[in-house]
Amino acid sequence: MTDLIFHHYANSPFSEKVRVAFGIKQLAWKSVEIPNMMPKPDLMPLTGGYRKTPVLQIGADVYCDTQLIMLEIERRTPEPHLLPVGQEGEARALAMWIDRNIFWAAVGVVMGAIGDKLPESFQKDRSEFSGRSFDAAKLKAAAPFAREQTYGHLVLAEEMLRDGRPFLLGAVPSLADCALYNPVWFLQVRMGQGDSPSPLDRLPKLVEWSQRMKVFGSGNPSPMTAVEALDVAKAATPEATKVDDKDPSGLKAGQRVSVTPDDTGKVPVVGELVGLTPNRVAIKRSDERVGDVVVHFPRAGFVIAAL
Ligand SMILES: N[C@@H](CCC(=O)N[C@@H](CS)C(=O)NCC(=O)O)C(=O)O
Repeated sequence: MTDLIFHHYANSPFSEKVRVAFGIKQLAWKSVEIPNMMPKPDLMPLTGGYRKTPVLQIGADVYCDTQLIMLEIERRTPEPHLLPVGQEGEARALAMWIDRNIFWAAVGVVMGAIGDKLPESFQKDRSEFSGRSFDAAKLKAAAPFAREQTYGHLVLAEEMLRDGRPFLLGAVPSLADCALYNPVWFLQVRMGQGDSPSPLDRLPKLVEWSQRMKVFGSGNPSPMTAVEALDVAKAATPEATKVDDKDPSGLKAGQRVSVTPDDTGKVPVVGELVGLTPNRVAIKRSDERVGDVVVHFPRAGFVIAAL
């Protein structure tokens, strides 16, 4: 079973990072719409607790975090390359800078503008998710600072485009462009009709670039229900993975471990270590609804603890 089953919701910016990659690669994929806050009862049997959006499922393999989701899509469909040959590290490092810095600054801008209009249940969920109380009045007061921070980072991308190149690393789009499209798209779709200033108002090259990115679309999605996705996992067998027995962590195959994001949504996922490389960690777990599944995470940004 090789269908790409993408668990996401329409206005999730990290999902848009992946959807635009589906567009660049012109991929067909199954679209499972998940809730934008907890509870997510049909996702938990697959992830074992990981609650962030999006998640990519391929059979009984579950890939968490867009850092790894993009690597997996690239591994399965290398062309057109999102990791330009010879510049793989640059593309991935730019994506990390964007995900960890620009995204959160842009969230500050958007929440400063619309935070007070969001339902209380969402505000409560995001307080739990981030570990910081979601206070709409404070977010509004901090919006000018968030705007300047967002601008201060985005202007670096604007400078990269100033020599006339169409994409961040040159003539063709890469992982870095998909990553940057996440916060830029988020600002564009959520910042209303000019009621609050946007950092993009002062970044014309970036706005032109975003129009080029938009043209790629999202590939070819077809809807799938959450129940169908769970049935796919139940009927499939996870792919084989390997544990590097010389990994400096000292972790060994078969050990019981937990894997937890180090930033937000810090819910540990527990299982048996079945995969470990410099880039990835994979754990096997079982759930009544899906049988055996392997959940894969990137190493950067995740804490692995032996239990
Ligand atoms: N590092 C994660 C970040 C994902 C993330 O923060 N996603 C947001 C939505 S765009 C989220 O999970 N929000 C809470 C939720 O959807 O429940 C990744 O690259 O996938």
